[in-house]
Amino acid sequence: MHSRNDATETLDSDMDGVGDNADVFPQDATETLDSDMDEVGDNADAFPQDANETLDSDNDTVGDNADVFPHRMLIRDDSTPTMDGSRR
Ligand SMILES: [Ca+2]
Ligand SMILES: [Ca+2]
Ligand SMILES: [Ca+2]
Repeated sequence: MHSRNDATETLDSDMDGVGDNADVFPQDATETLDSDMDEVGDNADAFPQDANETLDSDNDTVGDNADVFPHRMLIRDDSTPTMDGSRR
């Protein structure tokens, strides 16, 4: 990960310690990799291995694009009884 002694690197435009040649985001010090090549850096990408997903707004591990309710936690069963089990 250290580029100090890397002869193939001469510049580090964003000074994040990753040389421009190895840095997918040479102008963004917070990003150096984009594993799934969707142009969202791994650090900002909630799904760094899934090019179809970059966000999970409700943190239920289902990406916004595949999530029917991207702003609500996964709803497993709408017919779940209430706490006391009563129904009318
Ligand atoms: Ca860099
Ligand atoms: Ca990505
Ligand atoms: Ca989600």
